[in-house]
Amino acid sequence: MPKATRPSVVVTRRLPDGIETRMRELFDTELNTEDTPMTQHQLGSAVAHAQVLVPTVTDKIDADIIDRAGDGLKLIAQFGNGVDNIDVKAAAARGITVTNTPRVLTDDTADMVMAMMLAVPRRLVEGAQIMASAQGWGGWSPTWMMGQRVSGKRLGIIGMGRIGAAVARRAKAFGIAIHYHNRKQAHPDLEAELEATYWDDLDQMLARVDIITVNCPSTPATQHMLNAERLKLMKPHAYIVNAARGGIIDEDALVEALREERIAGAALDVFQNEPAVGPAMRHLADAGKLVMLPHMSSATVEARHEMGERVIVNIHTLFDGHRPPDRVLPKD
Ligand code: 8YV
Repeated sequence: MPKATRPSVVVTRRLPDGIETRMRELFDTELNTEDTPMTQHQLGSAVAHAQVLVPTVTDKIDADIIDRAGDGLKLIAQFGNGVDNIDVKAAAARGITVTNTPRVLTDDTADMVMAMMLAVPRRLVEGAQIMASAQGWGGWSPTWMMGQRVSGKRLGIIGMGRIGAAVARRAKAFGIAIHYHNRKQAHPDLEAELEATYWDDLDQMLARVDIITVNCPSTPATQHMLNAERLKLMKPHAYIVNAARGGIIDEDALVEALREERIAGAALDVFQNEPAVGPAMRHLADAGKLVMLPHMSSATVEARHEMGERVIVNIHTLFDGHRPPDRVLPKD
């Protein structure tokens, strides 16, 4: 872009070097070289002077921040798929476009969901911890470290979007039967490919499957969707995997269900109050009932680069006078 028309861009966190360099070449870009999340005050000053803000999941772009936006702010180009950290409605009301980075992290996220799905019943983390401990491995025994077989089990996918379908394809290859709950029934072709069973009633599905994976977006409607009552419906040998957003599961209710052995285990990559994790959760992790990961399901070099490329394309397209390909519209 010619210098005079280069949009001013503020990036809130460190992005891969190649992406940051390209953004400096193309736009009038301010980088965050510290990689510490910006304060609300800093975000407020950024939106007051920039034309584009590039936030991530760790930035709360609420109505207050949108209120502080200058007339120049045209685009909030999220580096990420989920936009639950952004008040999209407030942005739309101010004529500010919001975009995200879909598709490029689908496979990496689904791979990690599979890893988490195997880690709990096959006691992967427990085994690795024993090998790394000072005490070490005492030797093989026929009845030691027995877990549960995953093939032949029923998987209940909450949210059959791109990531849900990618998880289903992988799970099917592991000999797992696919069940799903979604606001809308999937296309018949996808259902046929996955040999999937649709449940319009989440409660009914919860009571019948062996593994639950949460793959829906975080919205007011999905907040604490898996609450105490719903967790009580699950089978005692069942377990939960969540790589979507922490708030979709009531964490206190999950801790209770795990403690009381009303469900067998859980694997979480996301948490209600990230990065904070309470002592009860750490205790359950110590006891081998919970596998916790630090929101890393899409963290591959390839995904982070491709996410950055999506951000660049979205900025470019908007400032070329077109509709950006990854525009996110407010939901009512
Ligand atoms: C990202 C995610 O790493 O894209 C998402 O919605 O949850 C993560 O996998 C993160 O959000 C980047 O902003």
